[in-house]
Amino acid sequence: MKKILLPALLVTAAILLCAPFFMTGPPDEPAGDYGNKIVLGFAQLGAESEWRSASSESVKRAAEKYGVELMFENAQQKQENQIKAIRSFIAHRVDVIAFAPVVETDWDNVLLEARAERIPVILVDRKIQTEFSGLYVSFLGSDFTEEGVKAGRWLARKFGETGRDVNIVELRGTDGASPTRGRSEGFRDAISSDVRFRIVCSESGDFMRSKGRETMERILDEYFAPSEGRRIDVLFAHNDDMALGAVEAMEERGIAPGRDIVIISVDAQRSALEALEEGKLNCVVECSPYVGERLMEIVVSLVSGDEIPPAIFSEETMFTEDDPPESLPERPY
Ligand code: GZL
Repeated sequence: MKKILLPALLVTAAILLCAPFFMTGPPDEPAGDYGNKIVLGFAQLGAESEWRSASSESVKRAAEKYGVELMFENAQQKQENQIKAIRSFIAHRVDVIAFAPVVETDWDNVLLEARAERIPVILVDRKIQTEFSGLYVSFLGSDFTEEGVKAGRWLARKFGETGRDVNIVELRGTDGASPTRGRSEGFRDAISSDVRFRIVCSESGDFMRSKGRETMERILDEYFAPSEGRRIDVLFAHNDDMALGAVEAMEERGIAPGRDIVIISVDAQRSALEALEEGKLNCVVECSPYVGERLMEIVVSLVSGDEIPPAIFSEETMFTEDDPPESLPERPY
C-alpha cells in the first residue's frame, strides 16, 4: 500500500502546484469567448446630454486602456431598458455590473437577482433608493446636494447687496433622478435664509437642450414682461444643455442671457465654458463625467478580491464670470 501511496501523493501534489498555470480562468468564467479578461456589463442610461456622451466616452476609453471586456448598453433614458440590460449581463455571467440609474426607485428586483448570482454591482453617476442592503458594492459619482449649495451660495453673493426681491426660475433635470433631487435641495437650502430669493417657477427640462428651450419659451411668455412689472432675474438650470436651450429661447426674444437674466448651470462641459466666456452664462458648477478610469480601478480591485470603498466622490469646482478665460479648463471630449 505504502509503495503505491507515496508516488500517488507526489503526482497529486505536482498537479495541484502546476494547476494555476493551466487553469483557463476563474471556475465561474463568464459565458462567451473572453479568455481571462474581466467582463464588465455597463448599462448607460441614455445620450440625453453632452455630459452623458462624455461619461460614456470615459467608460469606453478606460475599458480599452485597462483591458476590460466591456458590454455596453444604452437605455435611451428608459428604466425598463436598463433593467433588461442588467438581466442580460446576469445571463452572460459577467464579472461585474455597473450602471447609472436613470431614476432612484424600483431597482430592488433586478439587483436582488444579481446578488443571488453573486455578481457585484457598482452604481456610477446616480444613486438609488432601497430598503435592502448589499444590492451594490460602491457608488462612484458626485455630491449633487453640494453642487446645488455651490450654486445657491454664489447667487447669494451675487445679489447680496441689492435690497429688492430676486425672482428665480428653475429648470429641473429628470424628475425622480438623484441629481435633480440633490441640486434642488442644495440650492433651496443655500438661499433659504434670504426671503428676497423667490423661486417663481420650477419645471423639468429632463436634462435635454430641446426640452430646456421649449420649457423656457413657455416660462418667458408667462413670467417675463418687465414693462408690466413681471421680471425673471435668475435662471438656475440643473445642467448645461437645458441652460443653453434656455439661452436660445431668450435670444430669439431679444433678451440678453447673462445680462437681462443671470444664468447658473451645472456640469461645466465644453459648450457651457464657451458660453461663460461669451458672457451668456454667469456661473457654471462643475460635475465631472470623467470617471471611467476610477471605475476600471474599482472593477479590477473587486475581481482581485480587494476591499473597495462604499462611495467615491469626484473632486469638483465651479467657474464664474469673474474667472479669466485663460484659466478655464480644456475639456478632452
Ligand atoms: C449628473 C448626471 C446628469 C448631468 C446631466 O451626474 O447624472 O445627467 O448633470 C446628465 O447633464 O444628463
